[in-house]
Amino acid sequence: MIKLHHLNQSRSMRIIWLLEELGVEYQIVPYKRDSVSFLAPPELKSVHPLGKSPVIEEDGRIISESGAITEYLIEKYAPTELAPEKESPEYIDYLQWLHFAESSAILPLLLKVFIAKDGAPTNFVADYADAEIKKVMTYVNERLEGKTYLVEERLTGADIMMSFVFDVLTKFGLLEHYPNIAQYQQQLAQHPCYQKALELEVKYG
Ligand SMILES: N[C@@H](CCC(=O)N[C@@H](CS)C(=O)NCC(=O)O)C(=O)O
Repeated sequence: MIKLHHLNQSRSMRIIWLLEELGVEYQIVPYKRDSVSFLAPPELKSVHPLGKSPVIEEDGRIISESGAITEYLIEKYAPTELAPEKESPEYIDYLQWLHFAESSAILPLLLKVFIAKDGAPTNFVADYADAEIKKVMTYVNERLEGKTYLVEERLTGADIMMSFVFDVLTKFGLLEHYPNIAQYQQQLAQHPCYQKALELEVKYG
């Protein structure tokens, strides 16, 4: 059975949602963030040297990085249900959006999280983060014009990966500047498996 090492309020929410969509048997091993540092507890380092979440275990394999976990699980359990056909042009689009979530999209948002936590004025980083967020989110907002999903007008791993990015955007109250993203996020939140994942996130939060 797949074991998910889950940290509360983390990217692991993506993987719970995905596992629910796949309908496979899995077990959640919960961990709680430190209330002051907000870091993961040291026990997670015995699962993977970085001590971060999500991490899955299956058949003795340890897989970290939510993008890799998403690609691996979809390829194994739902290669055509939650991804375009490999030979189709949409597959490239799918890969691009799936990886965009943990690269171009998340970086400026993380900078904003850390700047807010630090509380000190910066020389240029705060302006850089704001400008990058605007650039990246305008790009996503334009992509979603007239669309319900990022790729092929159906739910894929790319949507599941991007959902966490929009959760962070929402926490900063920035969603209102991007009406297509706001509508898309509301629509994603209606998926029964997303709601189930949210319930579990609350249970282990
Ligand atoms: N790129 C990794 C990032 C993993 C990551 O940074 N996870 C955060 C939670 S969202 C974490 O475990 N933070 C706790 C810590 O660093 O102690 C992924 O996509 O899985």
